[in-house]
Amino acid sequence: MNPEPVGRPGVPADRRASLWRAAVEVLHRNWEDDHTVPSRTLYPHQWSWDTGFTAIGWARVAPWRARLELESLLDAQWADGRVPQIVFNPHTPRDAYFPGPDFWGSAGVPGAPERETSGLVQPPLHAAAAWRVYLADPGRSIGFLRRVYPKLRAQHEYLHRERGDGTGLAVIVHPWESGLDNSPSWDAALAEVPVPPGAVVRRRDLDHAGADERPTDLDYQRYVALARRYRDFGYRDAEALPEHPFVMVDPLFNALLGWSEEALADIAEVLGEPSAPHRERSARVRDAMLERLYHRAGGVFHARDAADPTRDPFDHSVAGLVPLLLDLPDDVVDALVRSATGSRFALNDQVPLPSHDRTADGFDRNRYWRGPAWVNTSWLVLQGLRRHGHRAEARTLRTALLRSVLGSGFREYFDPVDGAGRGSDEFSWSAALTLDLLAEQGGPLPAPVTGAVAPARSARPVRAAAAAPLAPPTAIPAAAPARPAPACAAVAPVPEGLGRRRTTSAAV
Ligand code: 2M8
Repeated sequence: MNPEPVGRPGVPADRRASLWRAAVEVLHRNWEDDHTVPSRTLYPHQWSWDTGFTAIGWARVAPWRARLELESLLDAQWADGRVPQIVFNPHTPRDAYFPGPDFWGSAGVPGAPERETSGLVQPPLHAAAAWRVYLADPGRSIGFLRRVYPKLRAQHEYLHRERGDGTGLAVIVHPWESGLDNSPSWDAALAEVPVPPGAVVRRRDLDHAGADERPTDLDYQRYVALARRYRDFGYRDAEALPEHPFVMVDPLFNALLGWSEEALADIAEVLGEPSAPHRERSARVRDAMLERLYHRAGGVFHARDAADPTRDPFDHSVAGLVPLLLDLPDDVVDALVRSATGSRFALNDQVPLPSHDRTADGFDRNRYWRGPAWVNTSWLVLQGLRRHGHRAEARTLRTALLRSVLGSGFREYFDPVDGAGRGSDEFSWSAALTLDLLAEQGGPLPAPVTGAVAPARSARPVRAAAAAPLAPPTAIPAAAPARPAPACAAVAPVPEGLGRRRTTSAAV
């Protein structure tokens, strides 16, 4: 299927260089004053966990942008410590994204920041990202660490205090808080969210992506009803949560909470602050996850429905593999790796991991978070595989990630069967995490995926993967180039002719 031997000397270097350049160009085009928009079309504001991923990528190219990106998000932290899901750009038309600032109405909420934001949160990747940003440029990042540390601590305290489930884990109150918004894991709970008769949602996402790749109208009506209910309680968790129809304990969200808590310990050590409380808290999160969310027979972590335990989703979502990031017992690691390599996720070197069990009824290879492969979740699982010494599986996944962006561009997600691109193009975290993988110089660059790699249960017709032309070779930076601490605009050079808002695909 792939006639070109992966890693043949002389072949990969060219591709690595052009892929690097194309990824940097995407980040440049998506940069907006002090943050990176996930996509110029679908997501024209600042998103919370996207900021963590893009900062990890910027750290390899222009660490000052990585610092600024994280700090601009944390500037919009609420007084209670929550770091909002979306920070709205005041220069972007108010109706460019739905639900926009008028829906969330943060301006009228006590404790909300000056910048308008959503009132939800997203997976707490930020301390882990801040630690990587520091490591990329330690000499110039101490002041940054000092500024962000108390804010990151407050973020975690909010999650434990206001969102604690009583066992050491944090709950989410909306599928948008999971990051895996449309996952089949949420179907049972979402089905019971009442939708007012005649509810109409003015969706903007369908202006930019196919309806068969996005949530349904009914999903959207439920998302909006749920968000409206939380908003109408003034985002006060103590009042909103008791009768809230969607209260979930999610393995990905809590794995990132535990992982970030470890990063807080590392940050505290650099700053001369006590680190033991962070390590203890991280261990508590891990232990509670093992106790409450691990399904031994299934070899996977799964979500719990804290509003109604009869609806616990015992399924296999890629979210259930992300706890590999944590310090786990060997038998649990082995079981997770068996799940990743087994028929449900079919780890292979052609396409990254599907977002949902390929053998499940709810699997849909096209529709957002119901099957497609995403760069960010596979990147997280890859970090976990490495942590536990599963180097061969990690290499396989790295190859699949690079092969997908080589073949289809920096798409938002990919068909998990043939690697064809889906959703938005020029998607920031796909570019940013590619930079992270390339900068490690950890292995050769594979040839792009060329066809179907494995049978899928849902065999719908798919678009052909774009075979992208290769650009001429240039040198790839070995690591993040050192740059002067910015007053503002110093970044890695933008190739000539790049407009700030160009939207065509970069050749890789
Ligand atoms: C997607 O979610 C937003 C809502 O937050 C949307 O569909 O409009 C998800 O993929 C989420 O994980 C991501 O952070 C966001 C922006 O990339 O898009």
